[in-house]
Amino acid sequence: MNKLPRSRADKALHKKDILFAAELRGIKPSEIKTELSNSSSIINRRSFLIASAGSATWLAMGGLSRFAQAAPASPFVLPALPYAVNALEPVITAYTIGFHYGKHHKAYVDDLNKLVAGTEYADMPLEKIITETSGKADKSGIFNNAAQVWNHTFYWQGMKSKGGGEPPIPLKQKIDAYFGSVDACKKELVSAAASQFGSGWAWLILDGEKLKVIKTSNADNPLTMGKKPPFTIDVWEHAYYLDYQNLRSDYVNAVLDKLINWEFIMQNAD
Ligand code: MN3
Repeated sequence: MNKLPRSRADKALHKKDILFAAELRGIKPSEIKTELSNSSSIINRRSFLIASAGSATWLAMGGLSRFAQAAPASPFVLPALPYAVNALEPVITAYTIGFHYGKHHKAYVDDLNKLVAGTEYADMPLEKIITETSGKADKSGIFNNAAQVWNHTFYWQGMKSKGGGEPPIPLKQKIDAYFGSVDACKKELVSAAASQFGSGWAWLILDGEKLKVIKTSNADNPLTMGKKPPFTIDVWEHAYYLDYQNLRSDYVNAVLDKLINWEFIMQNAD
């Protein structure tokens, strides 16, 4: 991984953003400061406990698709990260996630709530807002924010601490059947991610029974094509630039090798 050395000012900012991201997860600022000054590991344990509670709730609700369908309409809420803010380090730093989850993802949720207030979309589930507003020029603001809320919530689930490695056998067999090998599938994902011009997403999608790799621009997602995605990777610059600068493929390769959550993908690949 190529990283620029961090200056003292960068480190201070880094700490500030960890605090900010932790605060979003329900930890009081006074508590965070005390924990950090006492021991840097306490915040990890505290965050881990919160993350574990979030994961349990998530699983109890049956994963993303059922969660999204069952979710109440607005006001939409920023879902908890399924792991601690620093759980994906060193591949994706807490610094990046502090901005990406705590500022970008949160802003999409906040802006969506403002845009749908008092409209016919206020009482719609998120997935229905996406399909109803897709392709309508006068609804692009609502579409972009709704799709970005969905895309990011889904993106976080596709990764985990100490992910990567080999997929479970049933998923491996399915990937082998459509791509020839897991490596070939990963190469297609890297190629889609690298060749997406500007902001967007690379996806593994189910097209009928078949697994395919596609890419989309900006907020667009496979739900608008009536397709279900088992996995996505965010290739907007905000997803990787703080950690990888211009090296988008290095970020994608590292996620696929070290963070990909094959179990989650398998749950969504049937
Ligand atoms: Mn993003």
